[in-house]
Amino acid sequence: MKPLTVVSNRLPVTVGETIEKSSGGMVAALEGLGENADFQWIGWAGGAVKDPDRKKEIASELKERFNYTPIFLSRKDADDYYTGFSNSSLWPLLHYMPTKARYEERWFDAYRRVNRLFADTVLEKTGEDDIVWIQDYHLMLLPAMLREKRPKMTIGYFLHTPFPSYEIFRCHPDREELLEGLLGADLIGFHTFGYLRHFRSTVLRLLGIESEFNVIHTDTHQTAIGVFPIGINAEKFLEGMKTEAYREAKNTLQRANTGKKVVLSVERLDYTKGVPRRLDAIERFLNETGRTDVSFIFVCVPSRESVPEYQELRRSVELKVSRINGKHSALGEIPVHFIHRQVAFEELCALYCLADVATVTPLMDGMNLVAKEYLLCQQEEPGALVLSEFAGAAQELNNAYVVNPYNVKEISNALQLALDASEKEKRQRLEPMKQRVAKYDARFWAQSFLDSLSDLPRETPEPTEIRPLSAEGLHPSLAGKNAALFLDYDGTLAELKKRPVDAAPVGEVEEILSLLDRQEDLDVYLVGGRARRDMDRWFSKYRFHLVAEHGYCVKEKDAEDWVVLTPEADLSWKDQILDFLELYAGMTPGSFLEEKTASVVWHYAGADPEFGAWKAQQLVSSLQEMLSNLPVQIHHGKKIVEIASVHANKGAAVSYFMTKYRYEAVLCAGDDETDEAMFRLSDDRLRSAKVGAGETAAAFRCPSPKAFRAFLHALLTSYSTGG
Ligand code: GDG
Repeated sequence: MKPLTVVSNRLPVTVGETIEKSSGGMVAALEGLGENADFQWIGWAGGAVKDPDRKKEIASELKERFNYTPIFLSRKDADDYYTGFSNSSLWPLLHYMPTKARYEERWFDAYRRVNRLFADTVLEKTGEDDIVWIQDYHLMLLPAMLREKRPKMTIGYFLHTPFPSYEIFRCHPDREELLEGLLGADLIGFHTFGYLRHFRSTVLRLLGIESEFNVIHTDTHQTAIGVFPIGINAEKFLEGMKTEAYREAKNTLQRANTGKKVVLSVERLDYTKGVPRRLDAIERFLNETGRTDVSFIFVCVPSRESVPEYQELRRSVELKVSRINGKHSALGEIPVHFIHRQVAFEELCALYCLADVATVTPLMDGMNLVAKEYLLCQQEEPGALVLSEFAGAAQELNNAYVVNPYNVKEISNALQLALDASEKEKRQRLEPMKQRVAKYDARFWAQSFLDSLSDLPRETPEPTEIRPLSAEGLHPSLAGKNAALFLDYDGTLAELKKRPVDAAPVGEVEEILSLLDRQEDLDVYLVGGRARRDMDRWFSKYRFHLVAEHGYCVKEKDAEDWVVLTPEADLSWKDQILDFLELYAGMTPGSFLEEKTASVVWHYAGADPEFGAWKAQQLVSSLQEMLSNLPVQIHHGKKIVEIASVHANKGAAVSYFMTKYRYEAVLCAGDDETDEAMFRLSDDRLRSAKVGAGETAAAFRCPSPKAFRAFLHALLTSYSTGG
């Protein structure tokens, strides 16, 4: 196995007078991967250590004992990056709570700065061949920062929270940069398919990048996405339940709750966990049933207490607990036991084991490990789990009493059902879930993520018969001959734009056109799908031959006027379809019609991407029926549907000029279906190149317009130097 580096916000240690290792699921999962694995961990040591000597001491102890590398943050960076951006801005949004999210520009500056600090440390501590696995929402920019410096590095990223729907994520002021940061990874893992689906649609809507089933192609590389539901450290709980401390805790608990049924809640005191509504449900349950035989134990671990929303939550929870206890307590009897601190691990195991019911009702939760831990610890009497449908865990644990956590009545009813269920029913529900939790544990999770990461194809496999386009390769077949280039414009020489008017030649595109213009010994044809007026407006200043409307009409370089190559073409069908197409344009906001002489185009790049694609499918199938006997071809291209005369054909135009000027060598290049007519010409003098991905009849391929321009640049330079 290649060396593995895990990077997370916090190292799994507590640094105080001494250094204690924490023992969460991640640690166990990763350490269990193999004794011999070359494994290191990079993360914040926590707090703000100022003294340089103390920093050195901590770093060397962490290195020696665990092979961990600490990152030290200043108080200000910790405040802005961690408390601010991560926990007050991202966390609420990722959990569908935009009204709790706050934004400060300086928080994002700190987030960027700290992600950069992590990147520098990772680059220093790893080699080209290492696998880097980044954890969670604190480090969303890190994948792209690493990719920029090490294009070939293997980078995995796992998001422990939900990924919300586009409608929520779009609220974030820095949304594009965050997504672009994530897309630096080779593999992004989510707990559920729902989160993955939201991520894909957000990338499509915010960055305009389409994804295949499980791969997102960016200009530079591809990012796979996958579902890896995290599991628990099962072994640790089973071991914990064998200890003396556990037995003692269990005895104490049993004595304190004799004759009672115990209902347990365990969580960090976080507004995503649904504690206030759960308390409302308990109040309702007590009001309705008047039961005095139930003890509700809340273990609420203090969390993020410097964030105002958490302080407010604490006040509201304390208020509710005292109101319920005020009303329903009797001498020696208190219904709600509110423990606002962390309990020891063995005590937690004892609580899990003894509780008759566990209530896990978050309003939103990436996975929720407590639910799984509770199930595993049912090693004696079977207990029952009341579980929120908004926890990622509900996808796997469908034998639980699944509730809507916003519905107080439903939680209260489920509580009654769970408390009164027969032993048989409880066992029937419990066993399959318990087996699942034991089998798909944290180690399984880590192993399956890392296996998927290692198995990713490193390069896009291209069919072997399509060769990469290279200037050195092509130069000999063109040099010294009567040669011509037939070049498509949109998507080939210039990047496709949402609005066709935005693709006017500027910058690099203009430079390459000028370079082409200076080639005395090469004839250059711009072979576009555009109307004559566009071609005239943008290209008449060059000495190019222009071919408009996919070959319907041409204007040679010294000519004054356009000539229609196929004047006999029947265009009467246009009138039949214009009204129909107008209707589609009207029904699809952001789309519009373009009428040319021999074709009509419906452009939908400005429409909602999913709605646009859906309407395009509908349009194409209706047109296929309407136009089946007419001399037209329907071309469903990149964000367009074009209905054109069959006589307008780039291949025919190329043939026409090859015959007319007796070229000895020709290169055709294009990016879409209409260019295939050129590529399909069978003529020994012709070389063909496809720009971009997808099936093609071309002999060569080039990944992008940018790369194609670089190819032309190299080709033309070797031309002018005679090289
Ligand atoms: C994030 C996501 C996702 C709790 N109280 C005590 C204690 N705990 C331990 C539990 C459990 C862990 O804390 C809590 O994990 P959760 O998964 O429930 O929740 P988050 O902390 O919000 O975790 C979550 C998770 O990441 C993993 O991807 O499932 O959705 O939000 O392991 O046992 N441990 C001890 N005493 C306590 O009082 N010893």
